[in-house]
Amino acid sequence: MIKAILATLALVAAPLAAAPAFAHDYVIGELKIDHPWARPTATNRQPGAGFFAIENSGETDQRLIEVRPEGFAEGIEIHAIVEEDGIFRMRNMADGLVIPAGETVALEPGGMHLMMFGLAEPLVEGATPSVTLVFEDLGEIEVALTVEVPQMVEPEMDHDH
Ligand SMILES: [Cu+2]
Repeated sequence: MIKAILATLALVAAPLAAAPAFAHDYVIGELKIDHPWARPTATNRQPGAGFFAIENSGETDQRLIEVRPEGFAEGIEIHAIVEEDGIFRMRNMADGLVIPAGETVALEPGGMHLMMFGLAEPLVEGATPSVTLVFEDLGEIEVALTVEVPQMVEPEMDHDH
């Protein structure tokens, strides 16, 4: 357990080892959504995990209140990782994700992520499933997640839901 925790901490602290294979970004208002991607899944019964960074260059805090899958999954939650009694668990961020003015919020392996439930098919490398991000003040934007293999070794996380 200690080993797993240390590995997770190292993961959170470590920068990504390599640049993404295919960088792409989207702009809505003063927000830039940088390189949305998802990890491949072996089957459609395991949940998918998606990641991106959102940069807020405006002077107003923004809130991501919903992420909708476009056909490829039944539902998506925004998860944070919290520690309870030495065990790391995932928690649904029911109030959404705030991107403070002038800051960048990153969803990345070992930290916050999109969890995509009820996949119609496994996520295979090279696929580009779309999700719609819904912001409280700015409205909606559809972005494509590129399915790709992460460029670093990661510890297995406990996906017990
Ligand atoms: Cu999760």
